[in-house]
Amino acid sequence: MKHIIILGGDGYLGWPTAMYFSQRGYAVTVVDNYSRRNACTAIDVGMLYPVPTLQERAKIWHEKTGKEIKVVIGDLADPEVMRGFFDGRVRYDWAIDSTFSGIPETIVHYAEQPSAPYSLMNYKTASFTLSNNLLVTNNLMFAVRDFARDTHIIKLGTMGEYGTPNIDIEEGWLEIEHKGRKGKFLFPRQASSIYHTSKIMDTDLLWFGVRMWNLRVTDLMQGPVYGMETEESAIDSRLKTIFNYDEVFGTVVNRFITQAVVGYPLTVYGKGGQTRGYLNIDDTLQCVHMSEQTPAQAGELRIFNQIMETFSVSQLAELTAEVGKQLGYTVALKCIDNPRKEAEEHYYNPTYQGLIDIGVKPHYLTHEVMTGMFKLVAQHKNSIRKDVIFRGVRW
Ligand code: USQ
Repeated sequence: MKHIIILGGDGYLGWPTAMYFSQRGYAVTVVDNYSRRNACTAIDVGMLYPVPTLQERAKIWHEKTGKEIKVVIGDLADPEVMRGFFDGRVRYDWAIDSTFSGIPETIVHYAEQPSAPYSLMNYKTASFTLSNNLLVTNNLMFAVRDFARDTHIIKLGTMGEYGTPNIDIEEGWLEIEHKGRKGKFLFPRQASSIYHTSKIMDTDLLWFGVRMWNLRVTDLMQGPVYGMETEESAIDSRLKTIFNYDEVFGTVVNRFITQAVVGYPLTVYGKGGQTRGYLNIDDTLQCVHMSEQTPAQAGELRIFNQIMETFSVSQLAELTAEVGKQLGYTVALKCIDNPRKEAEEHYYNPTYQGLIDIGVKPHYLTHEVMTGMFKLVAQHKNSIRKDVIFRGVRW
């Protein structure tokens, strides 16, 4: 049985990834310190529905499928917690068989503070974002260097690292000709939040590890993800992933659908021309799986742009309004003064072929997919809190 560890296994993507690999016969371990949940409580932004603890979810998963996902509650910013997964000191907080699972073939690294607005609430949240995201990555890099150089690291990066340059965005690398000589360099990066900047820095850390110690790293430059249900979470409603619709932790498509369901005018920031690449939560799982199946070589930092299609914010708002109206909702759009510093009219032409080349089959944001999301969100209509939808975290 191949062993895979999911760092950040309680998160929006971490838990669905854990079930996905478990269902496909892998030995899976998840680690998390609940920092996302705790941050939501601390800043009082509710989630759409309550989600059981990781231990409870692993228990439900076992009851329903007979499969085991081992759970560790711990802070990976502590190097000893990280190193325990490689030297056998790890203690499982939930497992059927608590003997050490051994060194993993693959590590999926989601254990980062993932929100741009959170990273810019104040100097403390900025500092937490930088220290957590960089320390966890550094601890992972050294643990792999010291114990398991063949372990493949799949790190979630973000398209926001590139910003919105006035040239086509390549997949991670750019050939440059300068004064008659040629070289290949990381594509220029210029993020527009502290969170996105921390992701540039962790790519640089791992690129250093690849050059120094021949580590194997895949960096998945992901766009904003939408969706709630995956094939595995459909097994039992208690297995659904966390779902934020608030300004700080919610991503735009999930937010717009929730706003439409509760009759809150869609919060289009600025002129709504901000164009990004988007993907369905099912495709995140496929992309991680295909990357795991075709690991990076020793000494390779392999970078994929993990998006399936691009939309401007206005296009997303119009699509949400169209589908909402078909379902009988009254949906209004409201352009509000953009709380973020970002270009609202810009060129955007990223390449995203690499993941398709290794076997990913894209899903698109069709009316049907959006209708499915509306129906799921509507089941929780009564618990949607309007006061968390827009508070105006500015930078
Ligand atoms: N936006 C609105 N109205 C809203 C919320 C967002 O117009 O109510 C706009 C934003 O201004 C932005 C775009 O929608 O231009 C996307 O915003 P988002 O909040 O969905 O996504 P973002 O802050 O960029 O971050 C999210 C995830 C992050 C991931 C990133 C991928 O939170 O973890 O890395 O998407 S990317 O954006 O490609 O960098």
